[in-house]
Amino acid sequence: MRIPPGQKATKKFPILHDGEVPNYDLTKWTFRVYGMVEEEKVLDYEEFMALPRVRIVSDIHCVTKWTRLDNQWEGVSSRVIKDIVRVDDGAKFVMIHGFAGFTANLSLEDFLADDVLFAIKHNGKELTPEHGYPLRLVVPRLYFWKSAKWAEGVEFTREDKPGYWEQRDYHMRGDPWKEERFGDSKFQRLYPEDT
Ligand SMILES: Nc1nc2c(c(=O)[nH]1)N[C@H]1C(S)=C(S)[C@@H](COP(=O)(O)O)O[C@H]1N2
Ligand SMILES: [Mo]
Repeated sequence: MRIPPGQKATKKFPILHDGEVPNYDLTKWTFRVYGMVEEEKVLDYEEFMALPRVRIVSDIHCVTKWTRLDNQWEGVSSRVIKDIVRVDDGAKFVMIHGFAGFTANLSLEDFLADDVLFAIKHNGKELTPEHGYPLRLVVPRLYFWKSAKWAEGVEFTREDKPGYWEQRDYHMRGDPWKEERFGDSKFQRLYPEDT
């Protein structure tokens, strides 16, 4: 069974985010790997694009209840990013940083799962600006809000701090198979219409 509880498959690829779609000047674009590391590293666009790539086919599960099966992503494995620096033993979580201060928190274990990558292409084509060009995270085993678009860095941390959506009542982990949709708030949440 590939459709988690409460989800409905769609062939569409809805666009969902808060805020503006960035219009990057790639000559100024950087990706920063920092936090609990021996020495932080900042890669420019050319350096990032020269990293070894993988292709992974995975499913998207959005907390707004759509699932999109069989997406082919091409990009750089989270493990390659981790190996760019020397991570301290005490680091147990990461914060993904995106354009305009967007953040998404993950355990180090979820971040380093073998199907997690920083995607450059979707189904063979460069990402569109709305879907995260030039770089987005893809974390297939968690709800799609963790898959930060316009990714600009990874921060290794000791503690788990809530990211952008997690501060807005989404679950700290977000496992779709356990329906970890919302946090501990007592308020009943209403879903947007299914797409
Ligand atoms: N930078 C950024 N990334 C983001 C978001 C956002 O608001 N800002 N929203 C998340 C949410 S809630 C979802 S469902 C997915 C949607 O990705 P898509 O527009 O490519 O379908 O992006 C995630 N990544
Ligand atoms: Mo979402």
